[in-house]
Amino acid sequence: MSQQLVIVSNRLPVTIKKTADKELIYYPSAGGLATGLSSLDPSLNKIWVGWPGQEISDEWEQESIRTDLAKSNLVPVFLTDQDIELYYEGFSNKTLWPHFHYFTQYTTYSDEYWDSYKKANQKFADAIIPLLKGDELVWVHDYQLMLLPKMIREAFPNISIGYFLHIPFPSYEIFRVLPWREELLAGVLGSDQIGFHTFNYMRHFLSAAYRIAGYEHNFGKLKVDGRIVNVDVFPMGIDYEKYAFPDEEESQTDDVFFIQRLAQNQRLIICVDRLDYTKGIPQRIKAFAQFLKNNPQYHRKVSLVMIVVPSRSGVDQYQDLKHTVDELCGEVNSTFGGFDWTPIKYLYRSVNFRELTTLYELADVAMITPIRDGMNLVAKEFIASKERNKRGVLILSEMAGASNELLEAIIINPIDLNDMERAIVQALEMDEDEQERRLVEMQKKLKKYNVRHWANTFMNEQIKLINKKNTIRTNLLDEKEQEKLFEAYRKAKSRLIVLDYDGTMMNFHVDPQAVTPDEALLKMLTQLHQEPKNQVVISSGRDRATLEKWLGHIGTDFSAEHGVWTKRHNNWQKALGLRDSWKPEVYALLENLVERTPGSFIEEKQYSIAWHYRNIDRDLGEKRVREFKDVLLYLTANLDLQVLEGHKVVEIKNAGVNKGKAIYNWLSEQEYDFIIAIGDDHTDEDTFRAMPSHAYTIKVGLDKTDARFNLLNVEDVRNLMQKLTLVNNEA
Ligand code: GDG
Repeated sequence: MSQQLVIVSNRLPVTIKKTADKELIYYPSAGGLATGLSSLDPSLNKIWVGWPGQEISDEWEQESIRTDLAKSNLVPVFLTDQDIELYYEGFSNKTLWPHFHYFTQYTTYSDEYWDSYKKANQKFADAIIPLLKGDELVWVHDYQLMLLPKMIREAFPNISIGYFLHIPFPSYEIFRVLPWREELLAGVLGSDQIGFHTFNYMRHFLSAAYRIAGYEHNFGKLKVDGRIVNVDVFPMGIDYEKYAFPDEEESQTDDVFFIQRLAQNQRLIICVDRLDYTKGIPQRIKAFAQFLKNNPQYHRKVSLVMIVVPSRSGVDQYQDLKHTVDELCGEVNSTFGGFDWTPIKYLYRSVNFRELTTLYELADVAMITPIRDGMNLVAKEFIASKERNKRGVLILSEMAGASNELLEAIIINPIDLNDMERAIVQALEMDEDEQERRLVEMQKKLKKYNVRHWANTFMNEQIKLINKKNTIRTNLLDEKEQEKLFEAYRKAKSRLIVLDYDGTMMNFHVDPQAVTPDEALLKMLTQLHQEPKNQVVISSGRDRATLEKWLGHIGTDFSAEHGVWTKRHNNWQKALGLRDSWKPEVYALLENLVERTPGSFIEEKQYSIAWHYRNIDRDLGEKRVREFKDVLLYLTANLDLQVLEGHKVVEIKNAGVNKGKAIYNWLSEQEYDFIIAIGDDHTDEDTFRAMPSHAYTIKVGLDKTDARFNLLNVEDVRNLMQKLTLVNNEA
């Protein structure tokens, strides 16, 4: 059976309009996304879920729309006018849109908007969940639906979810300001794969995930609740052929003719934007005015054709912007223009496809100068439209995602009027060979990395993740394997149970002294220990005093300080050949490290010293570890020490002592016909390697390991321990 893909976006690729006599009309809106998705592997069975762009409250009407849309594999989510006002125009467009584009002065902080955003995301979830079985691929789009991945994940823990953000992800310093930052992050992190247009957006997201939610990444991979989340860059392309070879017959209008006539006696600079403060429209007009002022030789020879598409006109800032743009255009035209020449041809409306491609094709220069823009497809479409005549220059803002790919454009800073003025002159004076050379380079890239490539790459990576997930699952100590383990446990006459403490039986905490064992753990350990066939060993990096204090009363054996001390037959023994004369020298070094790194601290044990940096920024911690290791390398060579890097801790101790060596004390004493060893840290790998092949060695987490099995987290370990105590009772 073919794989099902469920695409979810705020808007469906069709819009419904209701006429005055209540007739429903469907307009297809074939955006880039629809084209890209239509080219996905045909064996994928696609459905698309989204809002059809009109409030429909009548249930009969809803049903008839549902039936109509189902024929095209579309599923409507019906939003009320209030949802549109508070969720879409409110939280999406007055909170997330300005904030993510660094216009924080326009961010509206409203709990009412937020509540509605949550409710609307839930409406999408409620519409999608009944369509799912759990084995589908789900692909959620954009900033309106940041909470949706988590909502779907809660209903289907193993389903494959992708998420793509079409707008910038802001720097952590900006993102952190949002009062709802945790929930927004957690929502998106419900996905298996998260895609951005550029590396910078990805980098900002990873930084926010770490600083706000504590998730560390490894080459863009995060571990969230035992799942791997892949964060990556997928720059969106365009339907190249559509713009390179547009359908000439399509909607020929008078305006097409006017544009053609205008281009005969003018050099045209064009721009096409939605009216939005992110697009840098006033700055562009000002730069054009400055160009006209300083370059009178271009008067009457150059015009700026500005297509400004009306948008979000109910919002104050957009109305203000409209006034500003109107005024600026009027000012430029009255200052420089005359009866024979209007420097700025300003159209406040959308144009049809034919008009758009005619403009692209005939323009000498395109000025795409947003203050911030996720990608900007207009820039790419302009370049594609030059496929046939190879004439034209692109001036592109460095703040548009597209500037990472269109390196042959004249890249400008959209706030710097002088820079833009220089760019206009450079563009108008660029010789034809140079224009062609640059265009061809950019066209090559756009042809290859088109929208089909984008959609296919995203999907293929998501499918790869499913395959990877399945391999990991094969190593999981799942219920079937656990049954075998219990069976072996039942049959065994002598059992060795080796348990790490932190990160295995107890979750980490910023303060290591706060990780005292809880009642439930003490009870389980006591039950396991009191079973006569069992030998329980708690094998930890902690010092023996702490272990004694917290767990000593139970009576289990211990291996402390990563094998420096062992407690067997109620007797603590030190590993042979240990020295501590090196400690003052290393301690001084670490003290210096702490002075320069507030928040880090030293833990001194009898034969080792540890430097903990769990409370500080990971990057700073790692930088310090690197510096410190250089000095220490010198020391360790002379002092026969070893450096163990644990989870945000570096430990220095005598060489030749580790948890694995320590465990031989028990292994060599008697034969065990059942052995289980569980640990999360790479210091536990020594234990796993020391074990005979029949032992159940279990790594907590999904990192690379020599253990035979994985469990996902502390909760899973404790569940397993709990079950072992029950087997105890049966025996
Ligand atoms: C987001 C991000 C990111 C515009 N006016 C007319 C018209 N258009 C077409 C263009 C282009 C599309 O609309 C606009 O694409 P953008 O990329 O500029 O921006 P958005 O789609 O608003 O928004 C953006 C994008 O998502 C994709 O991820 O690039 O950064 O903000 O295709 O040609 N088309 C016609 N008449 C118009 O008047 N026919």
